[in-house]
Amino acid sequence: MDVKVNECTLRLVKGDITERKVDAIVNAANNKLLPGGGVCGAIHKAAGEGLAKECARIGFCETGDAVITKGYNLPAKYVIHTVGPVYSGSKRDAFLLSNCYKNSLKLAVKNSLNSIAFPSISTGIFGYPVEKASKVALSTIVDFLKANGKPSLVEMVLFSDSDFEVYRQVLEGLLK
Ligand code: AR6
Repeated sequence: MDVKVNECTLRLVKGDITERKVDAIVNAANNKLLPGGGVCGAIHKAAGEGLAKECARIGFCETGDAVITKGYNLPAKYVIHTVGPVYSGSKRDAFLLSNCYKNSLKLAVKNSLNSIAFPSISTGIFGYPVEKASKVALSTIVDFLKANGKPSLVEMVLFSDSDFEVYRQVLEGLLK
């Protein structure tokens, strides 16, 4: 599903983010930037050990912040690592999750990247309910594209049919 926001394309895709041929894919990382499970484990496995070595050199990323590395064996040229909040039920969750999307998009623009693909940050191991997280994710992306007019392609890559459906409904509601 594609929608246009300020000349940019926002695309919802059902699939595996490690296969996306974009300038950067985003990793739902941990503070120590260690190869973990979930999408992070899949990205490290597909990228090869060069990625873990570069992450170890960087060493740390604050929750809500983002850092960039090369993509190694991935089809994507770069990986932007961002650390989502562990869901707590407090107001700060949405603030931190929104910062993940905003700071990743800022880093993409700063590095002149035209296309970026996000997974559904924090909604796996970190326990953020997808119904709530999808609203934060999509409204942050739409606001960023309205304000900046780039990057020209932003993908949200959803791993399950049910997540795709939740994001699709939220996006339709946002654009009404
Ligand atoms: N492509 C796209 N999405 C995926 C893929 C994939 N290949 N694999 C899983 N997902 P999670 P978090 C979806 O748990 O909640 C790691 O150990 C998954 O279905 O990967 O932010 C890190 O190192 C879910 O919808 O990330 C951290 O310690 C979404 O990606 C911690 O887990 C996010 O699930 C981060 O937890």
